[in-house]
Amino acid sequence: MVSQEKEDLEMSAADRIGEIQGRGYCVLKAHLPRHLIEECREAFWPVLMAYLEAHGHEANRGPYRHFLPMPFEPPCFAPEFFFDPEILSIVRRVMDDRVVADQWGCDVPLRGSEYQDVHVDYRRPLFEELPNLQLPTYMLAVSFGLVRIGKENGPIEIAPGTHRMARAEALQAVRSGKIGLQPVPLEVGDVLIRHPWALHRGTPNNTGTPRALVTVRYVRRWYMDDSRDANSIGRATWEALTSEQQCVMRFPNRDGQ
Ligand SMILES: O=C(O)CCC(=O)C(=O)O
Repeated sequence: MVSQEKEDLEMSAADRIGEIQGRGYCVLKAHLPRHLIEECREAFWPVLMAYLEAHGHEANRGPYRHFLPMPFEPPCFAPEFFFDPEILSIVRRVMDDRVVADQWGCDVPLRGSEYQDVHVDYRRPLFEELPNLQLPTYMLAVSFGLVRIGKENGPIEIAPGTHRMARAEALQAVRSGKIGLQPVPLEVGDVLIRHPWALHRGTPNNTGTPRALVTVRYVRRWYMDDSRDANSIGRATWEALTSEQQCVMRFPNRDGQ
């Protein structure tokens, strides 16, 4: 890479890190290859339809809103979704070089979904006795849409800066309108990196097409939390990864290899 290009990348990573630290999220525009996302969507759609057929009546994230684990079979899984150098560099610089990915899931509001209550994800504090202790970041969610996400199909809304505030104060600031919720529309290929403790909510999908937003969660290696379902990785997918990539993946291993 020529040094000007490297310098530009360095600048842009520094800006993105500043945004994550300051407002709790950043968006990398047109970042992931569209064809990989389109292939993922094509392969995932029958899986999603079968899931909705079986579980449509038991929405688990509010009315007409589902979370389900993503498959690890390509092309639903692509190494680029987990090991993109620029994303990993940002995630590692916000946390550390030993981060692992431990969740791979999809949030799907359908027609009929509503505004969620404003909330944070993974809200259990590290130290129960000090819930408002300000700590360095130990988890980040990296998300991208399998479809274009605009105001008609329910973009996530995030309240900037609230990951750094005491929870009650943050909720009060959002409820009073002192801090506004910002919708985050995403084109196919855009990537949202967010601190799960920035207050946010899902918004209604008013279209007939499921709004699929997939997420890889990265955590510091010592952090454990299995509050969301994850699928296991099959042998073929596992063996196609380099040993360096395997070190980043903390998921159940289907064949116990
Ligand atoms: O899917 C979304 O836009 C947000 C969903 C969410 O925050 C949740 O279900 O906890």
